Amino acid sequence: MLSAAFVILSLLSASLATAVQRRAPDVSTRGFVALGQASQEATVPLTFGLPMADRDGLHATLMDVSDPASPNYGKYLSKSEAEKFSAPPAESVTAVKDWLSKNNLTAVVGKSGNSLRVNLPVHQANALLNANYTKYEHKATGTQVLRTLSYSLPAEVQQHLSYVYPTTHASKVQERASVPASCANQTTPACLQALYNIPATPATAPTNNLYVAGYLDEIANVSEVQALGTRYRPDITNPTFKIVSIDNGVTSGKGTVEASLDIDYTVLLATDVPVTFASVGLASVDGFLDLNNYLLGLDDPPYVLTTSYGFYEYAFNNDQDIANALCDGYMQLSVRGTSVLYSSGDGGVSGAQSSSCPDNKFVATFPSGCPYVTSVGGTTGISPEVGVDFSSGGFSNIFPRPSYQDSAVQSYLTNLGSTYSGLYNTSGRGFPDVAAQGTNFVVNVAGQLFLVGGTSASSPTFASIVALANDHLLNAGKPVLGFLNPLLYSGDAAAVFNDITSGNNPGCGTDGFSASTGWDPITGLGTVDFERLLTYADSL
Ligand SMILES: *[C@@H]1O[C@H](CO)[C@@H](O)[C@H](O)[C@H]1NC(C)=O
Ligand SMILES: *[C@@H]1O[C@H](CO)[C@@H](O)[C@H](O)[C@H]1NC(C)=O
Ligand SMILES: *[C@@H]1O[C@H](CO)[C@@H](O)[C@H](O)[C@H]1NC(C)=O
Ligand SMILES: *[C@@H]1O[C@H](CO)[C@@H](O)[C@H](O)[C@H]1NC(C)=O
Ligand SMILES: CC(=O)N[C@H]1CO[C@H](CO)[C@@H](O)[C@@H]1O
Repeated sequence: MLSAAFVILSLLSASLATAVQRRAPDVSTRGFVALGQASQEATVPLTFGLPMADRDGLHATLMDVSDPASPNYGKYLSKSEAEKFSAPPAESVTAVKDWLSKNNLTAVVGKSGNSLRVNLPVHQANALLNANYTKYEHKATGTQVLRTLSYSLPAEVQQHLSYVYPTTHASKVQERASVPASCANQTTPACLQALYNIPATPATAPTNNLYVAGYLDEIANVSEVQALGTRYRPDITNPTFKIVSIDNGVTSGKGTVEASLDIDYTVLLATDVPVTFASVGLASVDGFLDLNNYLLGLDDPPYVLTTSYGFYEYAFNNDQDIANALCDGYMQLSVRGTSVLYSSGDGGVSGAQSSSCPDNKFVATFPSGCPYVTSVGGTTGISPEVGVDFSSGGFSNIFPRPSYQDSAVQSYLTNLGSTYSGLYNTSGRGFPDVAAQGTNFVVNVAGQLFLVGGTSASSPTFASIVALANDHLLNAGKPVLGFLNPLLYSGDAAAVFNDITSGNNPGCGTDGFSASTGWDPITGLGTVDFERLLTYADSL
């Protein structure tokens, strides 16, 4: 059933003779079943990713402006400055446009300039890409997608395209909030303020902002946030937020669990920081790419972006170009001054959710494994605060360990010795980077109060700390925190953390990793104290 299938059309066969072929033999292992041939007139919205003119230059610039020891620290790039590195080379644009126009197609340039878009009926997409678009259904959710098990690109455009989507990659976005649990203990905004020294004083910098990403038709509802605020943050005058809709994302309705959690613990924690809920209508990688394109197209992208959704990294094993494209988008945002935060996942060492592990090996999550995001793990308890068992952490199989975390991660691995040898990738990017509380958050969902847990709670909490620190920095005429990792891992920042040294994250039939002094793959460097972060940021 999963053998390669080709539709060779005479018109294109000459160039296909030299084409490299791509196959994805394992769509079914990710919970998708083939429903049969797609209707020939159904639309495939194709995105052609274009390479950056100078990716190495962009990376070097990002490391320079994010290194507290550099004279260029905080000198983030404007849109046009960043695009000098990230815009595609002219010859790539020309080659791809020529190829498309030879096929009577005109593509629209995406907002970030790094992609071309064209909507094609299935029969035409099949001809163009030597593909066989088939209808697949995600078993658990019933979501239907069009994918092909193989496709080809003619030689003349191969090196000019970084990815083509959707083709062989199919994966389901994993939501991080776990089901409401009945529990005597509750995490409220006041608990987090006390625990992390987060001020209740309203932020005042008019240009400050914090974006909360929403996928999977999750709804954030203003009046519900206000009702929770009346009870738990009566000192906030008019808690509110804006909604932007991308790809026809939902903008009204009763609140749902994940979005309510994410919006409650930004609006009611980052007091008076302007918050925007970005509701993205496409619930797969395409939605993530589109949000990046949207944000990169803004003259002033957000200072903080928090996302509590993600993927199992192995879903990208055969489609690393797609993972790289998303990760490079986060590099582009970072160089403009955005702190990109992701929850690490809720399955301990088994990945996004508690689940079985392919080959019994530990499972990394994505985008947490991308070196340009700050991944936030979870903790529980107050005294002591410990790593919570569901907090995902580990090592990427796609992204190598970035230099900023080399020494911190190497120390952990040295202490770990041969334990779990072969179950994780010793050279991969280690995650999470930091942690925050992740259990029993009081949330208003559709008018009712629930206790909700997950690293989904941790990322908005940490995002609020960063946004409030940015407020102080903006008012002092200083640069915002931007890409956090080089700063957080620099030895000088050690004082900002509460080092979490107990807890472990079981999965894959093991006890998982254990928290320990310094960095560990369950709580990262630890939880962040706002006052100490501010003292450190002020000293830069
Ligand atoms: C395309 O895939 C469908 C299954 O979706 C299969 O029935 C059909 O034979 C394939 N077409 C070709 C030309 O291989
Ligand atoms: C493009 O359009 C021309 C003129 O209508 C036609 O002759 C040619 O076959 C078309 N090519 C493709 C690839 O559709
Ligand atoms: C918000 O939710 C309430 C119920 O909790 C509902 O009555 C109201 O219409 C919702 N608001 C919007 C804008 O959908
Ligand atoms: C381990 O990670 C590196 C990237 O750091 C990657 O090249 C390699 O393929 C990974 N090994 C496995 C077994 O996945
Ligand atoms: C203050 C409070 O209610 N503490 C409770 C938190 O939950 C633990 C475990 O369920 C109880 O033992 C505490 O009494």
